[in-house]
Amino acid sequence: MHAAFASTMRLATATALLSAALVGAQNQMVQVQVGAETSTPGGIFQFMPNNLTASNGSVITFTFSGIPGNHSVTQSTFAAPCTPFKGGFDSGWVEILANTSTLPTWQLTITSDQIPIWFYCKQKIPAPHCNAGMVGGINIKPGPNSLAAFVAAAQKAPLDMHEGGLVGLGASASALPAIDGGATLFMTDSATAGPQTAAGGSAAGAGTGAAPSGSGAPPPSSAGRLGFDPALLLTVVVGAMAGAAMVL
Ligand SMILES: *[C@@H]1O[C@H](CO)[C@@H](O)[C@H](O)[C@H]1NC(C)=O
Ligand SMILES: *[C@@H]1O[C@H](CO)[C@@H](O)[C@H](O)[C@H]1NC(C)=O
Ligand SMILES: *[C@@H]1O[C@H](CO)[C@@H](O)[C@H](O)[C@H]1NC(C)=O
Ligand SMILES: *[C@@H]1O[C@H](CO)[C@@H](O)[C@H](O)[C@H]1NC(C)=O
Ligand SMILES: [Cu+2]
Repeated sequence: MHAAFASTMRLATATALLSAALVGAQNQMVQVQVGAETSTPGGIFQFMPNNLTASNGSVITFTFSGIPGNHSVTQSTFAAPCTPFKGGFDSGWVEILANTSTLPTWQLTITSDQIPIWFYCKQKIPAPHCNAGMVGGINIKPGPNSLAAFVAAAQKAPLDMHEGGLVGLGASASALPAIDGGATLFMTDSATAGPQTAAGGSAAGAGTGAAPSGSGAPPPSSAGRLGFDPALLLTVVVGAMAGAAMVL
């Protein structure tokens, strides 16, 4: 084989190996701010951004913001924007105190990117957050069930504060919010509405995975927070690059 040709082939092989590793490592790290300051454009009652796209295995990190604040990330349905359902995920209420040193975070891993996932904040104090537009969607499909239609429906939807679980439909958390640094977590009664399924998916879990407890629930250990491990991704990518280098 001609040397230049062989060299080109080796480069092509190495490139293919590296691309395969990168495609396999397509999981996104998505950041969403939950709540804001009164001075923030759009006000306190919002998720930023509120229109998300995330593939299977991607981790969405919600950061509870705006001090003081008291919000939740609760799964609902397009049909009932401000109502949790049994089988839906819920962070529980996360209260950010004025002296909170570390903003609380909660991680949600996408388990099915084929179904639209709708969520809201169930807080009613000082005004119903969901009705004020504190809602969002993940993997929304083109068509009538748009984010704008969801926001409009949420404005006049009854707001239900029951608790969902850690495991939701299309997305799941493996731990309660991390509330180190002065924030507190409130849990209440479980969602009572029957399990609902969305087109293309089935209820991933029934009942509540979240430990119901009063305020002062111990923060989960970070080791217990499963989902996506950045260290693993790094290992995979570095390993693939080492493999590519050997081929070259
Ligand atoms: C939300 O994102 C989807 C997918 O990227 C897009 O089609 C849609 O127009 C967006 N909607 C809004 C209200 O931003
Ligand atoms: C936070 O919200 C929950 C639910 O409304 C409520 O029980 C709790 O008292 C709130 N905390 C404060 C300080 O308002
Ligand atoms: C933070 O504020 C809360 C309520 O105002 C108080 O109970 C708590 O002791 C404070 N924590 C610190 C570390 O100052
Ligand atoms: C994501 O996972 C769901 C559930 O297993 C599956 O139905 C779907 O096809 C997956 N999406 C892709 C793009 O493979
Ligand atoms: Cu809120």
